[in-house]
Amino acid sequence: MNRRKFIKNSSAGLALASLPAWLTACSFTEERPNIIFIMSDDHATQAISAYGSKINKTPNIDRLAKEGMIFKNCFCTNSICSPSRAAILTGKFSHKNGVMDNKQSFDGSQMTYPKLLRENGYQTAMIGKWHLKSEPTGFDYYSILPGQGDYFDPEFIEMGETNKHKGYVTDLITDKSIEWLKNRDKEKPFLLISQHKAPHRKWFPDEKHAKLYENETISEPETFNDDYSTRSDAARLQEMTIAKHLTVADVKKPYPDGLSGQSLKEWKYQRYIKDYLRCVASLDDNVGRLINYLDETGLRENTIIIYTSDQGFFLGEHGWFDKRFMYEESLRMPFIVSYPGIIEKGSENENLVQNIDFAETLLDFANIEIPASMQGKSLRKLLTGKNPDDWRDAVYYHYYAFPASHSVRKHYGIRTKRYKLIHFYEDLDQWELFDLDNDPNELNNLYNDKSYANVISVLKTQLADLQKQYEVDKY
Ligand SMILES: [Ca+2]
Repeated sequence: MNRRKFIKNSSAGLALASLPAWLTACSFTEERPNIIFIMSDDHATQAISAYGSKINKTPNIDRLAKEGMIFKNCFCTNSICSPSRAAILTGKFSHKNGVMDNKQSFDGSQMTYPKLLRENGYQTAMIGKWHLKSEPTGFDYYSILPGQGDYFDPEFIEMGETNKHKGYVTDLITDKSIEWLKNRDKEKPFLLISQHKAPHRKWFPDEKHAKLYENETISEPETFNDDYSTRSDAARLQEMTIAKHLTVADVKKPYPDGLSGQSLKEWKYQRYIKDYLRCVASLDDNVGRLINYLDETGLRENTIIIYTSDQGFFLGEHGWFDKRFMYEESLRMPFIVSYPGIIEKGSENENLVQNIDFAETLLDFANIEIPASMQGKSLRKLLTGKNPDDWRDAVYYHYYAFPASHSVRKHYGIRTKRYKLIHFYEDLDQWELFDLDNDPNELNNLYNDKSYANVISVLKTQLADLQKQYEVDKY
C-alpha cells in the first residue's frame, strides 16, 4: 500500500486533515496530489460524447470520464467568460469577487485557491486563456493570451513579456503546458492550469481538422425553430440568433445566392456548427496529448485531472449561439475529474454542483484549510463515492451583463433538481417557471399556470434563502 492510500484508508487521514497547513506542507508534501486543471472556453456538454453528444465524438475527454467521475449537473453561477473564471479562482459568486461581467478587471489582491496552494508548498502555473484583465497573481509561472487571444500565431504574455508564437493556439497551449511540466521542480507537488481559447467565437479550425464533416449534414437540435411563444420578452429581445445575428464573418463565406429565411438559417447553422466541432476536435486531441504525457512519465497515478469549460453554449438550441441565459445549454458546464485509485472509474454524479465548488475541492484534496469566506462546498466526499444527505437541493444564478453584446436581460434565479424559476428584472420584471422533468427543453413557461402557484411560492422562499445565505443585495 502506498503512502497516499494509507492516509486515505486509515484514521491518519482524518488526523492529517485537521493539522495546520504549515505542518502538512512540511511533513507530507510528497503525498499530496498534483493538479491539472484543463478548461476550455464555451465548450458545451452537447458537444462531448461522454455527455451523450448526438453530433460529435470526443474520445480523449471521454477517456477521462471512463477513468474518473462525470458530473451531470454542474452549473455556472453567471454564464459568461470572465465572471466564471473569477468564481472558479475565488470560490465566490460574482457579487463577492467583483467580476460581474466581462468589463471588470479581476482584483488580484484577493484570496484565490492557486495562492493558497502556493503558500502551502505547491508550485503553480497558469498557461493559456486568462481573460481577467489584471496580471495573474498566485503563480510561479504564467504565459497567457492577451484578452481573447488569436487562433493563429497568437501572442502570449509570459511573465510580463509579450511575444508572438507560430502555430495554432490549442497546440501551443498544450506545448507550453507539457514544457512547464518537464521543467518543473520535481520535489514539489504542482498545480497546472491549462486554459484553452477554443472553441470560442469565431471558431477558426486548424488545417488538420479543416475538412472534418465536409460532406456531412449535422443534425439540428430539437428546439432549432423555437418561437418563444410562452416565454418572457427576454427570449425575444436577445440578439444571438443564428438567423439574424450570426454574421458573414462568423460563417467565413458570403451567403449563397438564392438562400433566405429558413434555408439561409439552416445553411448558416451548418457553417457554424462544423467550425465549432472542428475546434473541439483539435481541443480533444490536445487533451489526449496532455494525458498521454502524464501516462508516459508516471505522473498520472498521483494527479487529479479536471476537464471543464467556463460555461455552456447554445449549439443551435432555441435558434441561438452564445450563452448568458440561465437556460440549460448555457447554464450547464462539463465537469469531469480523474484521480486514479481515489475516484472510482466510470462513476457518475447527479448532485447539484457549481463552479464556486472547484476551489474548495482542490484545497480539500491538498489538505489545506478552506477559508470561511469561500461560498462553495468541497466535492471531495462526492468524488470519493459518499453521498452526503445534506447536499444542497438548489443552486443560485445571477447574470448582470446588460446592456452588452447579445442583449440578454439581467436575471437571477434558482434551479432545483426538478424546477427552474427565473426573474428577468430592471427593464422587464418578468418571471419564468420550467418543470424540467416534463419539459427538459424549457419550452413551456408555467409561471402563469395557477396549478403551479404552490410550487412558485416554495421556490421563491428558497430563492430568498439562497440570496440571504450568499449575501446578495435585493433586486
Ligand atoms: Ca466562455
